[in-house]
Amino acid sequence: MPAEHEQRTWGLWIDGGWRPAASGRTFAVENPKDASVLAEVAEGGATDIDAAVAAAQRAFDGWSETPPEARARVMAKAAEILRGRMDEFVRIEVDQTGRARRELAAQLGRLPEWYEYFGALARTHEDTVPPFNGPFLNYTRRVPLGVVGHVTPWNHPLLILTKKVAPSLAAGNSMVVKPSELAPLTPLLLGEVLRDAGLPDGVYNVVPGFGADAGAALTRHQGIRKIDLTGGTETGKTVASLAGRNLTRFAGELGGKAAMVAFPGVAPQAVVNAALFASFVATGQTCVQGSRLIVHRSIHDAVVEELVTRTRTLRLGDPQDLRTQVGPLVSERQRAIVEKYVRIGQEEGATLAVGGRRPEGAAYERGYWYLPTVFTGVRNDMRIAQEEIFGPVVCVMPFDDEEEAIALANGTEFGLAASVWTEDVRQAHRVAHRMQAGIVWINDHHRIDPASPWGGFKMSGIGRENGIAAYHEYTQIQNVIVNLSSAPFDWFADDGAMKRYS
Ligand code: TXE
Repeated sequence: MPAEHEQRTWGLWIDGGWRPAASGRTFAVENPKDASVLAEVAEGGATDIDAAVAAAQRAFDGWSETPPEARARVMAKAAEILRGRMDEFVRIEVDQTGRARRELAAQLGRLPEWYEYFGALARTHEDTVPPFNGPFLNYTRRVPLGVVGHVTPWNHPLLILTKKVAPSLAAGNSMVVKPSELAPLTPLLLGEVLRDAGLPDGVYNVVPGFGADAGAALTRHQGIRKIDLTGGTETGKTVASLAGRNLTRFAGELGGKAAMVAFPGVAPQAVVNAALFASFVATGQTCVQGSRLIVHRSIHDAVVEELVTRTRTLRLGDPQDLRTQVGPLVSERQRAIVEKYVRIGQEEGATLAVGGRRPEGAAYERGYWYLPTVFTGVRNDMRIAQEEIFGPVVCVMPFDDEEEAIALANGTEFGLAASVWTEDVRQAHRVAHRMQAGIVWINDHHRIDPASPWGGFKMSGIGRENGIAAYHEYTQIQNVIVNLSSAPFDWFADDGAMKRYS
């Protein structure tokens, strides 16, 4: 049988298999490079969410009681199968996001490691045995939460999902995923990988559909123990408040406005190498995008000159072509947001140094193309420096001393990531420690690993992905106290004192 995506109509993935939506409706997924329809996908709604949650509830007991080493074996097998199907996953991920193949081949190539890392964590994590006075053994167990819900975006569809799925599985949870309506294909296809790895039916379910419908139904569902969202900050507030009504746990990896801070002594070329990547990878559509380049005045002009020149040379083109460096934006809506902010930046008095328009040429007429854009002369109180644009736009700002650089970097409501560029090791750590950001890179940007905690301060979110922190966040603690004494259980002592609680 041809793979589902070759048939161009994809179902929901529930209880270990494909099925249509209860409503029978489908929606179109586009290829952003030319706005052609890539696939029709079943449009899930509240009824389908109910079915998926019920399947996950049925599967929970079996999976949560599966010993950690057996869970780890399934996860290792999933990693192996994913490696074997990598070309297919990369091709589909490129088609549905428009992101350059060179980026996604590198990104998806690492995802099997998440299953291996979290599988190993499930095997090795120990129950703690804190000291306790008297003849007692006191220990804690980490037990899974139950059925968890993942609401995921379109910019890194499989990476972001993997960051949530791997620790959920390792800890013994079952799950329902509501992927982005713009890029649901690889999350759906992952169902086949996990099934073939031996994951019991119903542990992993995917209901594609729209945020206000399937997403809200999942968020409100009383059978869900935790909702983990990656999306915009406004969506985060809505989802967190809906979840709060049921006291459902919430984790959110939300918006960002990451600063790259470059101190004197760093070669302008090194700053520009990094900025081209940090600002334009994923066509700027990432939550840790280096959207504010804060550069010491002594190197500012040299950095700007080289940045502008090299931004002009970035190769746009067919995202499936390995030579392509920058693909289109994901949707007409996302391009309209970028165009709006470029207008705002000009009205605010920033200087448009390069880009600021759509590329010309037949290849770019359809699809959601936009040129990499650099604004100089930006003040931190401008909207382009404060609000998440989520596109290929970088704002360059000069500074004179370390205090000013720190104030500029921290001067936003967001706090996801920052990078510090310096040759001075003391300055590197001193400044890193003062960054109000959950992730700080020194002489690097946007490096990610399954072992490194990932998440935001301030309005960038709640909770952590990756690392032991993520594993813990998919568990709840059960405390077990064992009375080792064989003395009679006496509630009242002879002298009448109440001793039981002492
Ligand atoms: O994201 P949404 P959108 C930011 C970025 C972007 C903006 C809007 O600034 O311009 O958000 O992008 C689901 N109940 N980020 O509209 O809406 C939705 O269906 C339940 C940053 O694409 O936040 C999708 O699955 N679910 C971000 C997911 O939430 C709801 C990545 C994210 O979509 C819902 C993406 C609701 N009421 C955008 N409304 C990052 N942190 O990387 C929406 N959804």
